[in-house]
Amino acid sequence: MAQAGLFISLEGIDGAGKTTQARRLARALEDAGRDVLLTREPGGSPGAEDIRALVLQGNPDRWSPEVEILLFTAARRDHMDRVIGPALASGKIVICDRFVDSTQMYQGMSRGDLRQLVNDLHDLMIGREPDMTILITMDPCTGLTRAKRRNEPERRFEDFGLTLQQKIQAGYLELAQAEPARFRVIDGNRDIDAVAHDVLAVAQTALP
Ligand code: T5A
Repeated sequence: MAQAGLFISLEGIDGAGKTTQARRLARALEDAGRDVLLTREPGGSPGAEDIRALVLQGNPDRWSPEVEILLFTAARRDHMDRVIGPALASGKIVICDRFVDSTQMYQGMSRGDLRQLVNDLHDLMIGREPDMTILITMDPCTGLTRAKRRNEPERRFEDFGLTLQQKIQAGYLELAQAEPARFRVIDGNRDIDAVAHDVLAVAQTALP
């Protein structure tokens, strides 16, 4: 697959402000004349959006972590094949609200350690990392309160509770330390404009 564009993912715990910041970043880059595709996971293509409903709705114990890994990876493959890959090949800047690091954290760490399985399946079926991953850190209590304010049925992972959010926040920071060339860490515990300023500044360092 040709990879002429730039692939940026945003990561963080539930309610960290990723969606808000992904939108702000996309708008700022478009205003600067860049060709941008804003997308999200799970979802981003019609087939992957169907899988999103399967994985995000219902009881927390609806799926085993192994089945979740397969479902999230299947959704990601469709998203890559139909949306992200073609956009990168045509030179676009792709901004993706969550990508494989979310699977590493939520499926790889929530119920035992399955991180190697996530990696192996990713290598086999996806084989592409973002060029830059912006990790927005957030106080887990604040993040969970914000996420729970959403009156939506998509709350399976919020329903795992605060302990999981704390574990995932720590896991993300470990990932960022292990891959400093790809990750940029931004403190999300500030007002939206201050966070957006820093997100744009780090993204600009990666622009072609
Ligand atoms: N998941 C996902 C997996 O388990 N495995 C995977 O492989 C993938 C890809 C849904 C769930 O799926 C799981 C993880 C998730 O639990 P999602 O749709 O991205 O993924 O869900 P959330 O992360 O829960 O999305 P949220 O919308 O709750 O969080 P965001 O995007 O981090 O936060 P955002 O921007 O929507 O903001 C939430 C609220 O806070 C306000 C916003 O206005 C909004 O009301 N806000 C701020 N308020 C004050 N100050 C700031 N700086 C603020 N920033 C935002």
